[in-house]
Amino acid sequence: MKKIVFAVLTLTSILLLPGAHAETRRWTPSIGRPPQAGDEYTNPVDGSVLVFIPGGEFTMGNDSGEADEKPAHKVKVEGFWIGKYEVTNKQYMKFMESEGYPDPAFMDMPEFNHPSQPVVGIKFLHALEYMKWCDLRMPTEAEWEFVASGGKRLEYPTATGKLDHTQANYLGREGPDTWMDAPAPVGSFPAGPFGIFDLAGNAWEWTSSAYMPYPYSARDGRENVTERRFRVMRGGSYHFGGRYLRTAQRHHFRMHLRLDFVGLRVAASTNQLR
Ligand SMILES: [Ca+2]
Repeated sequence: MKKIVFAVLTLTSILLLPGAHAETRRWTPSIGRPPQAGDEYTNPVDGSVLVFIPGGEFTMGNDSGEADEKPAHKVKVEGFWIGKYEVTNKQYMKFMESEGYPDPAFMDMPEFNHPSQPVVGIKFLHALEYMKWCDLRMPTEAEWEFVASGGKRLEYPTATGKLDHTQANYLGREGPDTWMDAPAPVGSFPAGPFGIFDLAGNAWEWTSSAYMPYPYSARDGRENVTERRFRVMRGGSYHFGGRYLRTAQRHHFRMHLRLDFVGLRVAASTNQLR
């Protein structure tokens, strides 16, 4: 009996390993066809794995949510790439070594500096420099929510669309989520919509969008990343309650703040990968 349990647990562990999907299709610009849904691309500079998300129209916001989530409205996004995982300390260290960039806040603390944990303590301006270094960008708030809603208006961006401590890292005290004081290594919980990990919880993620009222428009100045504005973060984090992990929930911070629960995720436009 013990052997059977061990075998099942081992198989489960293998199936849950990040990137253990048998059907993964690698895409490179030289492949000779446009990217398709689910294609994966590995950025040669920072090693980020990006997944292609076909564009479409979706309902952004939530009329039953908080005031800044209203009104729910239709937004169209073009096809784009998004990071399969949050950017890790290991990746950020490479950026620091390459560019002579200073350490993120908290990098000297053992609970925050494991190579496979998401980097935290990143200013928005640091995130911009990171993206410039690796020829990528942050997702817009609309792109982030498009992925998080999974095309089905999921309430939470988890594998099930529901939230519990088997699905995400948020104020965890038991079971798979005991990470109340620090982010878990990326990919520690089941993949969410489109096979993307840790959209719900773990590290909060900077988006490129300024915090402005809805309806969202990429052409009204909110995507001018050099302008000094509050910037939107999405997804909640290890140190916050479940309501912050909702798909439509918007949070915002000043661009120069370095907080131990804020990290980043990469994205790219279709014509950006060469
Ligand atoms: Ca996250």
